[in-house]
Amino acid sequence: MAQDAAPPRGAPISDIDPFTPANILDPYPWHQALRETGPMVWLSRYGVFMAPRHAENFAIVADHQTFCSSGGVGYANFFKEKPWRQPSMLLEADQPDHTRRRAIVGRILSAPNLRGLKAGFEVEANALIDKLLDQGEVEAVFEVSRAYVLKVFPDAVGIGASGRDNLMKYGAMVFNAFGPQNDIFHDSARDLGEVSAWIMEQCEHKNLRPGGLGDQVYQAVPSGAITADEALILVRSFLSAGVDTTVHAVGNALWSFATNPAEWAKMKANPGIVRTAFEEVLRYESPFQTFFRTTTRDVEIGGVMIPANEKVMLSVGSANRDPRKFERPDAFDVSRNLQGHVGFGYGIHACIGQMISRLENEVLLTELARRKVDFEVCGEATRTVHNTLRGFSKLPLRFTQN
Ligand code: OVV
Repeated sequence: MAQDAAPPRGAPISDIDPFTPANILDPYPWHQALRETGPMVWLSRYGVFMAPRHAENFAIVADHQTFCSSGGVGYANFFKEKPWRQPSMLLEADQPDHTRRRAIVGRILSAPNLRGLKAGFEVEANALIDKLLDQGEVEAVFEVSRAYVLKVFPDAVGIGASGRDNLMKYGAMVFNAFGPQNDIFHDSARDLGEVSAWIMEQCEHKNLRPGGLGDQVYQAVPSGAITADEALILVRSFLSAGVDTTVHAVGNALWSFATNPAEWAKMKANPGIVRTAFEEVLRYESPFQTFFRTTTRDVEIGGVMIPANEKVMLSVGSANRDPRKFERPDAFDVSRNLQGHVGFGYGIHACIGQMISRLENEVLLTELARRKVDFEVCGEATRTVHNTLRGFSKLPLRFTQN
């Protein structure tokens, strides 16, 4: 399992395994232990350095030339082993190809270009809220997070209405594949062939609704900015990155507010603060917990020397709870200063879908707050055992209106 990196001389070492089910379910104690161990800690189980503190996480993503993405942003090193799927044209690419493609997709996912989606999201959110108030008690992962995201996001991309559960299965594979090839990954990859084929079919231009976000990618082909082959894989990025992340974010938002009613009271009193409150959800319960970079040269960081061509692990979850950066980091506080949180990453690879993710979450939370809806946990909540994403697989909630 361990990569063939030389053992470090004089570097802080830990035998903590971030990818056991128990550690996945309860990451904050070992995050803290690793932050105390040092700025860069050698994980002996995997043969990689990990950055547990905010400062090094930030420095690494800011230096995309030294810490590149074309070697993959999971544990697998694409320079040494074959990727499990064709690499992403955005996430798993470097300049200048990445920059050229990102300019196209970035414009499509920019706030002005998404403005037209808001009214439709509000209609869906309100129809859902009516139903929730009617039902009272619901399992919110299926009946809120998935129901809402699997409706509004694929509609915006412009894919058909049937088979959307494949998006959840594909997301599970894509994000579990960023971790080691453990049982968690293998379990999620069981229907790989079938699900991948379904996804690739949805990405074809003829299957995308004219005017939708997917079709807009293909509209950049005639100018020569991107090729049709690139367009296909760029649309795949929407379907890879845009569903599971947001589903987890919605669940984490509901849980964070359900368990911190004083913070929800602030939202009901002033729905205008939803925008910053959602950023606090991303800091407090970061859906995208970990990713990796690959070194392009020998580099010194946090007092350790890392040779070229080695993976470096970044912990968004730990960086976002680093007391060196955030006061009382374990408190959910929608009024705090959130500057520098890395829930959407930072630098040239910062989340390109962050505006649509915000739109989806803000619309739902705003409508709940505006309608003075309350929700509380009414049964046992179960977290997802997942190599990369943090969130819930079951979240029983009771919705009431006061
Ligand atoms: C951020 C992210 C996660 C997973 C897949 C992709 C991106 C992609 O571009 O395919």
